[in-house]
Amino acid sequence: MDFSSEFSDCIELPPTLHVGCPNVGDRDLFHRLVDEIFSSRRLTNDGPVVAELESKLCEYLGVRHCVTVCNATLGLQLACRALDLTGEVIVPSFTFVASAHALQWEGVTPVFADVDPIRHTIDPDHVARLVTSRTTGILGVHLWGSPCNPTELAQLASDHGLRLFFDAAHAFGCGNHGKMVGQSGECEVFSFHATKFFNTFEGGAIATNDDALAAKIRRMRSFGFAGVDHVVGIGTNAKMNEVCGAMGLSMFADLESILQCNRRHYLNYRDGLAGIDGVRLFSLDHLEHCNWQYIVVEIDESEFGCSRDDVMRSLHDVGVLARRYFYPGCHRMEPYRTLYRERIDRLPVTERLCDSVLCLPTGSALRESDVDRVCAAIRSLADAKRSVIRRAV
Ligand code: T4K
Repeated sequence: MDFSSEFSDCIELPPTLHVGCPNVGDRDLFHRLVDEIFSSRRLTNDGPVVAELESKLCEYLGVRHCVTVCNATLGLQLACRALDLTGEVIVPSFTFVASAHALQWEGVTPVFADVDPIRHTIDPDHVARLVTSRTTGILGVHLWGSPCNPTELAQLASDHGLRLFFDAAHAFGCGNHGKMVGQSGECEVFSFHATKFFNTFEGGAIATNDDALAAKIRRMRSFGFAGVDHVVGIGTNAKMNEVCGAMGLSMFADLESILQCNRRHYLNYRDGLAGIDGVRLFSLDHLEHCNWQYIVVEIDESEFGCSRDDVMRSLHDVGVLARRYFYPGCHRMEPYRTLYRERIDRLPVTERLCDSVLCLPTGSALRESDVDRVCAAIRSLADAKRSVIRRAV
């Protein structure tokens, strides 16, 4: 179905708006730091800029250790190895495929759990049913910055002797029940990819309060070195370089204004989409701390009058590059759907969300008027659908 003519009749075409358009921090600070990096000729390998970033991250998250990495996918792999995971690890299917790939890459079988329909995070009841004698861990994902229920998961982990860690890729700056994300489980892995609330171009960090685990991850991050010429085990190269560290420090300098901008966009979306039948905004209202980096709507086809994919195509036609994250769900992607065909159950909530969720543009590159335009586009499509239905009856 092509609704582009319906749109172009009612609204002016906006400039292209992307989901994932990066937030940029304090550029003057960034340039100054990069100049210093060039002058010092210390470009990577535990330089002073990354060391300063790590200590700021610890302070902000309220944790003892933050080990920066070159991206969260490698961070998850390091965590998986450092926690000695083998056999099976239970992970939600409704997540970016990196959560599952990191496990599979490390030779661990991802066992896919369904998610809670309201919070979109791993369903502890389903996790309990998936535990077998081969299960060694649970990897929760704080999707859209909405924290998993750490208490229920910690209880399950303790009941079954499992390791518990979190993919916190979306959740830097989020927290609930008096706890910032970063403080739960044995470790939590953040992504600082360009599309994230806090970005270092590419990057990430593993937060933990466990001294031994932090030291082990630090060694593994740098080829297994425990000192000069002293290798104590297998390692890889997952270090963050100094320029990425400089980007992190410049993000810290503007964090509050980016946060407030995201918050305004979230509130404007909430107002702008209110009352449109069949559009439900994923609520972040219950969180004590939030980065509001993801604007997520669920489209109910029967109420709205057309499918999520039709809405997405219509938005694309008017330059709004909405994304259907995380379609079709890891369990329906390769290699998982073939490898684990025999044992993958239907995941009804995940499958419904994969067919109904749409992410809308936000971030500090957007103006308030851009948000208004996205909402107007969705509203006018809803009106157009309603009038077609009215004419048909
Ligand atoms: N766990 C979870 C739950 C995750 O969501 C992710 C990553 C990870 C783990 C792994 O973290 P990292 O290893 O990446 O640190 C993007 C990101 O590449 C990925 O980091 C992110 N999640 C995922 C949700 O989104 P794609 O395939 O959607 O990327 P792409 O290139 O299509 O870009 C997304 C949008 O952002 C586009 O509309 C263009 C826009 N964009 C992107 C970049 C890079 C820009 O405007 N400027 C840019 O510089 O995966």
